[in-house]
Amino acid sequence: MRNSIIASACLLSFIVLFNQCKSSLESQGSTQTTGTANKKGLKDYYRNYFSIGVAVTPRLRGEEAALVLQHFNSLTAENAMKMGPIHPQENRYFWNDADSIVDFAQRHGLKMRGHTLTWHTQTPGWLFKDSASNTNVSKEVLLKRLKDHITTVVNRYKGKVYAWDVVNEVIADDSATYFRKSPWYQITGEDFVAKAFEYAHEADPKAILFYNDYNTENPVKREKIYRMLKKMLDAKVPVHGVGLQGHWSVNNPTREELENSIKMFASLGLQVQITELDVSVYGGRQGGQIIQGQAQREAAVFTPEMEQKQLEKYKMIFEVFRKYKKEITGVTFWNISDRYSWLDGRGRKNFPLLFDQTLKPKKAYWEVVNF
Ligand code: 9MR
Repeated sequence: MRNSIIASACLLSFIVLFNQCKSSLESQGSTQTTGTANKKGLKDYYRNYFSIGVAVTPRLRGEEAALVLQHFNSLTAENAMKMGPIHPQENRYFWNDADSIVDFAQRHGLKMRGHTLTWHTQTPGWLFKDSASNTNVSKEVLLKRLKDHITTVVNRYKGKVYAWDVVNEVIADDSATYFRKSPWYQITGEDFVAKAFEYAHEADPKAILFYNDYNTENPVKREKIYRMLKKMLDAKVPVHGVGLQGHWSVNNPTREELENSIKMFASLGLQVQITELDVSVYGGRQGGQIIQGQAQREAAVFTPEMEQKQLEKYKMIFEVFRKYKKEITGVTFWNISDRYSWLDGRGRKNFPLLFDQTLKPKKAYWEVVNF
């Protein structure tokens, strides 16, 4: 009897000790992510509206990981899933970076957007060329390569990536041209676009498939995008959503331009997501190619004037997003904080996000969450 009491007491102490050890190890493993994840963040303010995402680089850790978990419930890989990085050679895929982001999303219960399956930028060298002759491949070969790529990538993340930017930026910026004259277009004409959606749908019938582009508030460009999407929908191509990238600035878009774009695309029966949001503190349109060549060297200071204009723009755009909450299913920021933005690489430091370089919420943040 005495022995069994001692044995039970030993067992009990062992269980208590084991659990203490386990939870202490878990909290170390999560690298400061507990605690802040319970504080109210963007995603909580917008719980009844849409998911709030962020574009990230692989192997998130430390205070940035903590910030992501406090504020966001969806991730996009900033570069890791693009064709060049993930499929550098015809018979070789590089999964490590994308896997690390998808694992993080899985571990913490975040949604994952896939970006992007078909684009003219960051394409691998082998894609358009016949290796023997070094001339362009035929349309059949290119479509077969596209199909292999999409099938392999979508299959790997099936059930983990809920939405894909299947095709990115195929419409030209200049008003006289319809499609961008990329190698995709030169080799296959318009066909690669519909084919990409078909391949993606075949690989994962449950994934929500998006066409994604920038300068979608420009009336001429938006009309062309609308025309392309309408044609595909009429032909029963599986397109489910349109991504408005949202590389905006303190000067654009206007409330009216933004509302008109959302209404116009939603009228096609498509869901709308803002997929790459940032508000540059410099004037002009920030999307894609437009700003290249005009990068004057402004001082790298976030002035009170920039701060004021930016918070007004953020306030306005989130007012519009909330107004169209039925049409909008997700809003994703492009990068985490002003510590690093893709816009920094354009000849001057930018400050386009809601968190400053020390990861503190900026005034614009409070305009976005106080409603
Ligand atoms: O943020 C991305 C940057 O790190 C890359 O160098 C760049 C390559 O063109 O792509 C950036 O992301 C782009 C996105 O994939 C598509 N829309 C425009 C984004 C900004 O250029």
